Amino acid sequence: MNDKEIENLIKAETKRQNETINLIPSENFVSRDVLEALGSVFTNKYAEGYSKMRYYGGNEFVDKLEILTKERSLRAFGLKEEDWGVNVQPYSGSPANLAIYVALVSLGEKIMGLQLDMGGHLTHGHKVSFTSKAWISTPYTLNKETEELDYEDIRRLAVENKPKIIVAGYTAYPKIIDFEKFRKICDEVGAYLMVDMSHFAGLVAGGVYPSPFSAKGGQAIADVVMTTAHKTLRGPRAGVIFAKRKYVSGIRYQVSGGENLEKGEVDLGKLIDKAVFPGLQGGPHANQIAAIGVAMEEAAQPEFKDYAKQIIMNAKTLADELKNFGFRLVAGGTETHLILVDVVPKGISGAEASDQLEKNGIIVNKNTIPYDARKPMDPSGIRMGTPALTTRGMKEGEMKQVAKLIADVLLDKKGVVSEVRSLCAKFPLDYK
Ligand code: DSN
Repeated sequence: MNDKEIENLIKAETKRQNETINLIPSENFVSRDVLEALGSVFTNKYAEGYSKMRYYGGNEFVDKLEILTKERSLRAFGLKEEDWGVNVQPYSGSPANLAIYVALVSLGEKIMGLQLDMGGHLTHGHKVSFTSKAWISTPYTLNKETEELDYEDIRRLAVENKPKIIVAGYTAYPKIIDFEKFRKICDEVGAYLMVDMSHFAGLVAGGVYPSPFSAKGGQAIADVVMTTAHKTLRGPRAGVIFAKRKYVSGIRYQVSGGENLEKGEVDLGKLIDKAVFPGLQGGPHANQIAAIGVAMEEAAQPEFKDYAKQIIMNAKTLADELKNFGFRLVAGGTETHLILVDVVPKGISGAEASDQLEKNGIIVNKNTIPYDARKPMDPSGIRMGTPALTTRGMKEGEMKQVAKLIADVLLDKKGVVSEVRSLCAKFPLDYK
């Protein structure tokens, strides 16, 4: 690069990523192909609109690219074009979530998601998010004893509040979600079911997490499913929205989005497209779309299934080992890629734990735990996950080592920088 200042920062970041143990569950290491697509000349192009309906000339190849990426996105999740609309233009997860509400929920109507401090997301209606200013947020919580979803209580709240949309899918929930139970609740109250699968999309594509799209018997579940591409899916930072093409409005006689539709079939995909562009965004990032295309194709390969399976085996091993060291895991453990540890019983806070680990080259993030008595900037927990380490090729044996390193730092106050370096050196990243 000619710009040495930026080049040096890129080099330093590459080195940092290579030499640290990354346990942030929402991060991953993309392939060289994904990086190349992101850094391609598609970044130069304006392409407002959709394939064959652009406001700029010169979009012959962007059109082909967007069509291909949409096809690949559907294929990665075993979906058919006639059943699901797909939009690959959202800049990331938060704009994607906003677009879904804009498409389906009139301003001032109610939305219902899991409270942020229990594992939800800002855009699921948190009080500091615009989503709770434009819509009325009526959040649900986790069961205090089990620290898991309490479907009876969610049903009770849904019946009481009659939200227009219910969001399932979280950022710090280590258990599997029962989408069919959510479907029943939504049917009862006439709400859309939106699944935010950002955290576990790669697990769904890999067949190791239940599909939010349809049940084993083939019955459709969610009305709209969104994901970021950059977590377990191992793609670029970007958002993707899938929406039912044949939504039957059921007990609702009108669908928002400016259209006064009679009871019958509604193409939610079209409503989403309008909300993304021109509703909320301008020109799509064609380079991001190219990188999504690469990642979706990678996620459709048989090796990706092995990867997804290994993520969960690694998370379970790491969880068991941490428990053996006496750590309290929220909800008793994990069924996914993610672990939430309550570190307060060990006499430290989440922020202290995260800082001590970072000084030793182990990267986690501080996180609230359900019903946390502490504040978000210094909560009771740390959140960890295995997608990134699994990409590096680490398996159960290495997870045992990682648990020991964590225990050495947090329980025995030992320095482990050299052990971390040598473990990382055995699993180098494929970046220059
Ligand atoms: N910030 C993401 C996470 O870390 O889970 C969610 O958007």
